[in-house]
Amino acid sequence: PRAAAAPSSGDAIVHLFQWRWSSIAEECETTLGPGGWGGVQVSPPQEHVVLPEAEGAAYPWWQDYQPVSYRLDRTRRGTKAEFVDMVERCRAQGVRIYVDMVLNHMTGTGSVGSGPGSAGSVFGKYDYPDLFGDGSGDRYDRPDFGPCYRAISDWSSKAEVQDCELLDLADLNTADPRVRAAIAKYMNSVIGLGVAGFRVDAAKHVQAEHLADIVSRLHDVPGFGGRPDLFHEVYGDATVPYTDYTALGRVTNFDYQRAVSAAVRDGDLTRLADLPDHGGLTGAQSVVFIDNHDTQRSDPTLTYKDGDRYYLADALMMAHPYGTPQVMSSYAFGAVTAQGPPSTADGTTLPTDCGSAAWVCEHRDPRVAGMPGFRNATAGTGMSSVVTDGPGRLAFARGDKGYAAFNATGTPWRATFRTGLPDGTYCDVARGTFDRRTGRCTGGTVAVSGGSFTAEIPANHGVALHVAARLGDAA
Ligand code: LAG
Ligand code: CA
Repeated sequence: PRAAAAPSSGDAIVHLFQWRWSSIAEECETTLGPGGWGGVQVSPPQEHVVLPEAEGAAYPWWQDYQPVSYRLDRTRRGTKAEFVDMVERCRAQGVRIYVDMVLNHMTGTGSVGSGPGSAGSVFGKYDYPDLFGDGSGDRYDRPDFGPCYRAISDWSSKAEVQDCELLDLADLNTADPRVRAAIAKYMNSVIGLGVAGFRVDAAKHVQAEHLADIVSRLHDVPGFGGRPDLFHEVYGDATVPYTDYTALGRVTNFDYQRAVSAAVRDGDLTRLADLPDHGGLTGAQSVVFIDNHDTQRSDPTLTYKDGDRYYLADALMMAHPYGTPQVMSSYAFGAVTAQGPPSTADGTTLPTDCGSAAWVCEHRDPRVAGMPGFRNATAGTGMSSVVTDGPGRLAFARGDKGYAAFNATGTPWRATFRTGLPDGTYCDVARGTFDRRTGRCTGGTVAVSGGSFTAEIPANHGVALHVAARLGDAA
């Protein structure tokens, strides 16, 4: 029997976009487990198209969103054995793996004719002989497509958005129960390996009733136990509202993404001074994020390229009791947005090196890395004692468990803050991490006395204190 998972460390999810499986396994052990991260969204693990040149890039990152089969062996990120090893090692650290589940479609027109795909499968659009194999040579059922067979053109028609082809990608006919059963079989095969959750790609383009049937077929998760944790990629609008999917898991709250990213970018934190229902969704219904791999390329509001304000936004999102936060972790890219991750000449992804300029590793930034610990220590508390000083400065308590203050202005914020914290010396986790096992604090320290502390918060920075990062307390 597999070892049981370490107790779940929290809810914060990091998207290790395009990382190799072996690099993710290492990151779980060195950084994510000790840092209190709850999960990693990994790039799609199924076989994908291989495009030596497209849109000005060699092996564009988006190959992965064109499945060729459901074989796990192999993608540009490694073998099935490496995938399995990653799931196990992350689970041992209490970190859930969330698979990016591409279930709406297969490949597009013009994507290398007959292949082969990354694991060697020969295919054509609407023709995927190995579609529902799982890498064990198991072949069953041919996929069913349609009924539309052309690109979506009328985005105000729900039937068209869901039956026609997103970006010309062959649309799986999820009205057919055999297709749903086959998708669920693949999802159950990775659940069987210990995968604990899914980001459901393009969920909006799959009828909610079809998705509900797929979800109902999923097994419980070994190790962590319980139902798989799903969040659905829905860009909610009048045609297909978020609420169509909220019964099936959380949804990606793009309204939060747009509003909060713009607000922090513009130095206006007032929208975070209370807890509005962004996009009509409660926090419990939402996965929230400042950017994702699509918005950072096609509609950048705030990304790593913006520097301090971006990291402030990530930290504020994690300090704030609304939604399940997801942090984007990137490789550097320029004008060619199709650019893939650092790779060998044949398109195999290289191991991540956060010390090189090619990888950004936002989640390791000292302004972000300590915040999952804050989140975990303050879980279950609301926001209280809100203090503002103009639109760009916001501080709040999280009950008697934590206190955070953020300064989205160009000048230092010097103030005395009244907290609910017990007196003591705290590690400032908005500047670094605190390791409970060693007591090591990489950020500065802040003394709370008589419940208050005085600090000078630099321009575009924050301060965050919590009861699990008090110096001198036994672990
Ligand atoms: C998603 N969520 O719903 C992903 O987050 C997003 O990254 C995916 O698009 C999309 N849905 C489909 O899964 C990405 C790229 C597209 C790319 C697509 C398929 O953003 O640019 O399309 O993946 O690889 C590419 C070309 C298109 C072409 C299509 C089919 O850019 O022009 O029509 O391939 O050949
Ligand atoms: Ca569809």
